[in-house]
Amino acid sequence: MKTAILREVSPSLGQCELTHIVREPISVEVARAQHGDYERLLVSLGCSVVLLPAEPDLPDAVFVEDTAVVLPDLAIITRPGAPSRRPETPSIVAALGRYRRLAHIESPGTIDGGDVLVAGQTIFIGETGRSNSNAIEQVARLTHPLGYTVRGVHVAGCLHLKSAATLCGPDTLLINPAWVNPAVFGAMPMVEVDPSESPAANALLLDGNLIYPAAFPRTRERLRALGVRVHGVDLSELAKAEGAVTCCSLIFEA
Ligand code: CIR
Repeated sequence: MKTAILREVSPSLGQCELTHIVREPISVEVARAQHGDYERLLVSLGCSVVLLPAEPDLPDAVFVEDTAVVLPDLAIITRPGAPSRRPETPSIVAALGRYRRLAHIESPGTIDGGDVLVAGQTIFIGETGRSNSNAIEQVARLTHPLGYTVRGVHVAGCLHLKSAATLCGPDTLLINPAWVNPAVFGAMPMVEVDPSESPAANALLLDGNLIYPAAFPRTRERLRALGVRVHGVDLSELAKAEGAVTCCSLIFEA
């Protein structure tokens, strides 16, 4: 059975980090309702949800994806690139430690889980304002004994690698080629986002189901045409904090 770690929306979400979008008012109430729908969708798809309490002083703590990289035999606790987000990790250590052996990214490494795309035995890591080469080397050292190959990936125009590319099938990528060079991923089959929907490459694949933002109907049609089972979810309020569907959970086989 899959376990999903989630964290309730912080009352201070409006003070979140923002890099690529302009700040606008965020309704914590609406964000909580949307987050609740997301949680229920995960449960309906067979996940056992561990819901951590909100962190009133940590605006971005709902975006738990950035705090860890969970592999079958190891969880790597990140050192988030934004200093304001580093206090998010101790509660994740406590939650994940029940399920996995833990390793930690040490200073001067910085890395956000949103930059880490695991595709089979290859771990692609975005070289972004959040994730640096020191952390990429640390991940390579930690995962090489487990049979993984790590590849740093240049990303431009968006926050994280997984803003630009995620898996929409076991070995198929959903990608925005304006933000990451498709050639990096070699011969992997790919679906490109509709050009009018730049942020549409973030999808959450769960056992053949794809959790996907309602905000991108054109790209969704492309996914449907592929025969992918798409489940729409409205996370528009969390998108104002630069969040998307993968960032609100850490999902793994317990
Ligand atoms: C941040 O800038 O860190 C948050 N406001 C958004 C993080 C989104 N995380 C993700 O996509 N993995």
